[in-house]
Amino acid sequence: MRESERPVHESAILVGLEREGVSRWDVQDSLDELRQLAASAGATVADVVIQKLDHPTAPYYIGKGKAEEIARGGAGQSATTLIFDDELSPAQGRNLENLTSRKVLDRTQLILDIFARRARSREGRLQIELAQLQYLLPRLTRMWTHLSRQTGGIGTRGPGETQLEVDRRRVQERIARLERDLREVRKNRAVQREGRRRNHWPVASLVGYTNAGKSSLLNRLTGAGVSAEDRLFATLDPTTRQVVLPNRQKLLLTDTVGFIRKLPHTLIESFKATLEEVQLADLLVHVVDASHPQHAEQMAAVESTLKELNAMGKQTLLVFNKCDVVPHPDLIEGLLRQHPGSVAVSARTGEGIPALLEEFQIRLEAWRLKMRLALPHSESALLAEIHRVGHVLEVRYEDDGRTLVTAHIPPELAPRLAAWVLPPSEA
Ligand SMILES: Nc1nc2c(ncn2[C@@H]2O[C@H](COP(=O)(O)OP(=O)(O)OP(=O)(O)O)[C@@H](O)[C@H]2O)c(=O)[nH]1
Ligand SMILES: [Mg+2]
Repeated sequence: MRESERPVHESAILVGLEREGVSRWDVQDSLDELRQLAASAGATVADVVIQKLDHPTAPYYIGKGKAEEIARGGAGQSATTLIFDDELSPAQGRNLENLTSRKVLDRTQLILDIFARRARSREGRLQIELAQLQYLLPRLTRMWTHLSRQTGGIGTRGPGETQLEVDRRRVQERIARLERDLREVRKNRAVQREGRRRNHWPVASLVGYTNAGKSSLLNRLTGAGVSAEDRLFATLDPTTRQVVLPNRQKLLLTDTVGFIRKLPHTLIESFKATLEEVQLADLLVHVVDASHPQHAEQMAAVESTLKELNAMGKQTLLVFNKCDVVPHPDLIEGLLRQHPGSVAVSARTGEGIPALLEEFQIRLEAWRLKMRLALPHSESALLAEIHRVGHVLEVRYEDDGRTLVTAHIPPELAPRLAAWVLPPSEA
């Protein structure tokens, strides 16, 4: 076992809010997932506390009475740590630590911690450190009160505001440094990607909830040998492999980091480069664990993350995975009926894979629609859309202000481009 993966063995109380408009059922699901996250981070769960409250309170997130109750002890008396199911504000974290004399973590920190343990590549490590520092920066004062408690006593002066300022500057400098290093690493990735684009092969990106079976599917389709494990966030670094379809058409398939409900914003921000693979894909392959009781909520979470990545509206192929272990075959039938054009597979047994390959062929057939366009200046939004949902092969800026674009266009977009198609004499 690597040093960084050695379990920490902390005992934790999980805390969640049952808010207005959120059912107890949803809170329970979210806390079940938090329990899994805690386990991945090496903590055992001593107790779970749910409070019914319309809104989180500004000072404690939960109500003051509830916070005091936890401070007094109870079922989870032995617990050393409190883990909250939402991101806490710096003030909430500080107040809760002071009141309960326990270590206070939130869902964001837990996810960041797991990412930090899993990161292997240089880019992955840089990105996660950046996300952690960005989380830390507004919370530095709290870390300092922590320290002064440990070292404080008669005659020892707590670290003053000046020391805090020094530290804040150091963190900011480190952030700037990481951003610089990341830009360098990303240049290399851009070169690789450019090489792939020149081949004019369509690129598909596997997206989906963590643990849905994306890496297993990549392995099944390409023999990639990517690590697939029954734990959250097994994959952090993207892997791209070539798939040759039965009609001999080639396709590049990329596997990348999975999504989760309440994925921390700092994480999305700092992993944007890795997730660029998703933004630039010609086709999204949304892998769903059909055997999971919350697959519908997981699908919704993936969609909202895609929106945040500005990757909505892309051609998407829905793949219902793990069909070997769904409780009822009816379930799969219902899902396929509900989502026309979707496919059910098992990455484990290989069931449904021929149908998936066929669906790839059908989807890519449309990609043979190659258009040459001359866009006027005023259509820059349309050009951006072509970049987002199409596959641009060539762009040329003419002296007369027009932009000449050669691109594979998804069929849905074609009608809106009809007015700008280049006449054959110019093509
Ligand atoms: N029964 C069954 N299990 C599967 C199937 N596909 C994947 N699994 C299991 O599900 C777990 C997660 O699979 P991964 O391929 O690592 O999932 P992932 O989507 O890449 O997960 P992250 O990298 O964490 O986002 C592993 O234990 C796999 O063995 C399947 O079709 N059937
Ligand atoms: Mg994976």
